[in-house]
Amino acid sequence: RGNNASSPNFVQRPDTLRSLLFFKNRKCIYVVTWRIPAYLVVFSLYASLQAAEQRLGEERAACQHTVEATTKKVSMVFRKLPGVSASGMGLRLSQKFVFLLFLSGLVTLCFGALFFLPDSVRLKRIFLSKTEIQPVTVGSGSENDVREHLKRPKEQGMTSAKGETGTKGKSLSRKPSVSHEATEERLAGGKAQEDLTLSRSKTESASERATSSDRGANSDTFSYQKFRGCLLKAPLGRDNGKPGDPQTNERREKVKEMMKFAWDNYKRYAWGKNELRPLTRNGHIGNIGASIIDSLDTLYIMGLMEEYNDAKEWVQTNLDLNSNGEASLFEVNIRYVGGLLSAYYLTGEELFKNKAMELGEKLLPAFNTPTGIPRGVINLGSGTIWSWGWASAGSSILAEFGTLHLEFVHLTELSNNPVYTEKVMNIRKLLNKIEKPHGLYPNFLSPVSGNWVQHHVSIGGLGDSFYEYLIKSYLMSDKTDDDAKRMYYGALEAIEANLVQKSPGGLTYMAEWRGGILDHKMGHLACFSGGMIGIGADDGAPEKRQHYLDLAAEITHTCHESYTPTKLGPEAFRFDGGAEATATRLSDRYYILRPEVIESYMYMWRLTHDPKYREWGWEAVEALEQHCRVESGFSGIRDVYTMTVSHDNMQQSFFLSETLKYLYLLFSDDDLLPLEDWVFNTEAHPLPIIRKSCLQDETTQDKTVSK
Ligand code: DMJ
Repeated sequence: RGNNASSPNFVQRPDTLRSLLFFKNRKCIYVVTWRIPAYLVVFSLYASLQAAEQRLGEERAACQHTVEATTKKVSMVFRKLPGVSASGMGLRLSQKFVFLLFLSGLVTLCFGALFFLPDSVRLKRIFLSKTEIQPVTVGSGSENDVREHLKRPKEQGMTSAKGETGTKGKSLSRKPSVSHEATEERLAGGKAQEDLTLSRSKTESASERATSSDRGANSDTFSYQKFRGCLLKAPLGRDNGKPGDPQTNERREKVKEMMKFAWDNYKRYAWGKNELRPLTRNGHIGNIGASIIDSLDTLYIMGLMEEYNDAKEWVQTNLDLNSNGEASLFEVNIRYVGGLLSAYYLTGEELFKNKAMELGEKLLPAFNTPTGIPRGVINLGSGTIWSWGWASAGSSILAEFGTLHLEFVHLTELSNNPVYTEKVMNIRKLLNKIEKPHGLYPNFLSPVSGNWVQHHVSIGGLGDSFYEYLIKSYLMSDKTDDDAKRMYYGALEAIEANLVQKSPGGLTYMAEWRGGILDHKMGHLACFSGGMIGIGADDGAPEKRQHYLDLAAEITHTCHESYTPTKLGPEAFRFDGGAEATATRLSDRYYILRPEVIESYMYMWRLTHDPKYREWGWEAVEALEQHCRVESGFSGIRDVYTMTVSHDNMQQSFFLSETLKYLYLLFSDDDLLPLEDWVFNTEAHPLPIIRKSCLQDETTQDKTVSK
């Protein structure tokens, strides 16, 4: 999760792949925003100088007489002084002055422009020494961290003070003054930093010593057959999850048709691009086929095999992971690593495993910070990392660095390389160590000091999937990861004590917390929490189990209430000033095909089999058909409160990976991807529960592969 479309930084950090993708037009932006205006300023300065010189010429002629007479007089006086020449005091002085003025203006402009230019490769070359732009060596520990520790305060200072994006190059290109905030941050974080450095150097792990060629990766040790033997049930169920009841089956078929329609249009108009723009019938930025990777498992479980094979072939021949692009660590992890891992576990195709591991390795430099808390953005080619410009004081985002655990543990499983697990365990160790206000986890953490940067807590954007990954880590470990369990229930307790509210109308909701003050707003993103609390109910303290299930149902109910009158829900809804689950701001009224409410319906259906969840899901299908289906795909809408909708022209990749998959599962039997065997990552990519003892047992045989 982590993407918060309702944040004021929506444009810079939208939920779509705009954040994930590769701003190759950066140079163009630089030309438009800086170089052209700079040329214009120089040109107009030059033009006004020309005009001034012309005027000067005229005045000069008029004054010539007077000046000549004066000069004569001055010369006569000067001649009387020994050793003094009168020539330097001639008529050209004004011209020289103007010329000098022009030159100094030009120089100032050039330097000014250079200093305030956005990042570009050229600037990096100018300002970064070779070692600084080289990809950092992989490892959770010391050497690089120390280097980063020494140099980051400057960078941090710049980002803190200006509140701007620091690409590494950009930040370092600025004047290296250590700002007040940076110093403070270092001081404040001194202890945490020390502790972490100590603890990491103690464990100087296998990863630290590993090089990229012998990083311990030995994929041969993972046996797909054995993995299948450790599943309790066949992944696709007895009959691919086909429900016995004809009406439900019809509904399921409808969802499958929607998937095919969305896919066919993507294929026709935006193949290889990240997302389809269904109104303009073209692709949305980026050529790394996000919709393809995100769709692989959905196509497979729906039995759309021709489409799945096209997708697989594209991965084989076109997925280019060597791109020098800049990417969000979080988005690449949940969509690409998650999507490829799922595809591998479902199909056994080595191709997907190899691509996932290749990509995983490319993400490792993101952890190369003093604390091991990764920065949000990484250049996959060079390994350069930096923080989001909009993130407070160069901080990392809870929902981003907290949403890596499931995928990284699986990367270790497949590669037999501990480095991935070490990276995410290190994050957890830090989170355990630092003080939490009222037991809550704020959304922004400094990767330099390891301290919270501000006290904003949210179960929606910026915080959400951190909590989700705690309980799912526990479940995915076959309920052996007690640390994750303790953290999850501890966090849930704090959430209940501080954030969970009841509206005057009786609706239960999760407010946001800003340094102790409640903002009575709930984001659409936060609606995943119904499902999350539901799947965690059974493992809570015995006296709390029913309570958690009730809480999950209440939240899901509240989110359903927000779906009106188009039967689609706004980006955020409020419970103040008389509002009850209603978006009171125009800017919160949009719906971008998000899955969270439907996700909770799916889990609540599996947990309770209350038919209302299938009915609510069907309402959503009808609403999607009525308001979001356009001639060439599905589109988000700008206002869920208007029946004559206006479309946003985006078919998000998560619509294919999540929204349609959860709907399909909702109308399927529970044995399609049974929860006893699978957890879904935050992009709805199913990952298998790891049954260590079974996997290590020599005698384990595949019982299900014939399916
Ligand atoms: C998805 O990319 C993921 O679910 C993420 O965790 C949150 N946002 C979108 C869907 O809304």
